[in-house]
Amino acid sequence: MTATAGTLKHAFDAIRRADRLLVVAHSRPDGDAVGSVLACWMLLQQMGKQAEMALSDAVPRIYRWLPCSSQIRHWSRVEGDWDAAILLECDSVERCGMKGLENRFLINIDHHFSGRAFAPVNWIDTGACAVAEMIYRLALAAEARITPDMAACLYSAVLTDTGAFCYEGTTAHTFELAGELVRCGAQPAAIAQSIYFSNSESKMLLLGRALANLRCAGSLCWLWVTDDDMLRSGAEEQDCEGIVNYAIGVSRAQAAVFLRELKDGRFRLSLRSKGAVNVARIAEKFGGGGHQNASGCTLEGPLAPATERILAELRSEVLVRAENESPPAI
Ligand SMILES: [Mn+2]
Repeated sequence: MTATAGTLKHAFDAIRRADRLLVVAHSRPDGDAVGSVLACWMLLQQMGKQAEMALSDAVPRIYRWLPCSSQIRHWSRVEGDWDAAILLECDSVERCGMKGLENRFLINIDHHFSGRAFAPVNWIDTGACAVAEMIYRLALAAEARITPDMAACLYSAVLTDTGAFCYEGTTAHTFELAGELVRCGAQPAAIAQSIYFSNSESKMLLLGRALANLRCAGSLCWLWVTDDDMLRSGAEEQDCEGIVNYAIGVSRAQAAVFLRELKDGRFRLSLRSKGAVNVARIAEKFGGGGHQNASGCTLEGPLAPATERILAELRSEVLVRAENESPPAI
C-alpha cells in the first residue's frame, strides 16, 4: 500500500510559486517533525522566500539545542498572511493542532502509511525513512546548499525516526543519506549525546515507575504510568518519549504498548512491534497512526479495559503474522 498522490515536482512547483510560506508539523512534535520543520524553513530562506515556522506544542527539551529552534512559533491559531502552508507529517489539517489553516493553500508532505491526500498539493512517499529525507530531496531539487545547520536538523530527524537506525525500513539508502548529512557537517556523536544522553532526572524517575509496571504475557509486553506517577516523579509529557522501547526490548516481545494516563482520564498509547507485526493498522483503528513498527493512539480509560482492548488487538495481529510466517527455528 503506497500512497502515490503527487510527486516531489508537484510540491516543489507549488513552493516555487509562493512567496510567503508557513511551515508546520503535527502536534506533540517528535525529532522528525522538529528537525524537518527547521530544515525546510532554512531551505525556504535560501530560496529567497519569506518564511515562518510554527508548532502547536513546545519543542521537546531534547531538541531545543537544534539550530534556530527558538524561532519556531508556538501557536494554537495561525497568524499572518501566507500564500501557502507546508504541512509536514500530518494526515489531516487537524493533526497539526492549530486553528486557522482550513481555508489556506496547503502543501502536504508526509511519509506515513496513514498519510492522506487531503490538501490541494500532496506529496506522500511511504518509502522515505523520515520526512527529513523528503526535505533533503527538496533541497537537492532547489539546488540549495545543505549547510551544517540544515545537516544537523536533518540528521537528527533521520536518527530519531529510524529508532537510531534500528527500525525495519533502515536500508543502505538510509545510511547513504546519513553519510551525506555527516559530509555536510552533521556531527553524529554530539547529536547522539544531545538526544539520547541528556535526560532529566524526572524522566529517569518516571521510567523507574513505568518499569515497575512492566507485564508480559506470551509475546506481548506492556507497561503504564498513571497521572499520579507523572506528578510524583515531576515528569512532563515529553518525559514519556521512548519508554515503550523498554517493553519491546524484552526478548520474547513481538509487540509492546506503553499507556499513559492523561489529565482527562483517557490514555495515550505508544505501540511498538518487531518484524512484520503491523501496529500502524491497530493505531489507525483507534483514530491514531504511524509506522508499521511504531505508532500511537488514544483510548478511553480506565486503565484495565483500555489495556484489555489494546492487548486483544495486538494478540490477534501477532497471531495473524505467526500464521503467515514459517515458524522460527528452535
Ligand atoms: Mn517521521
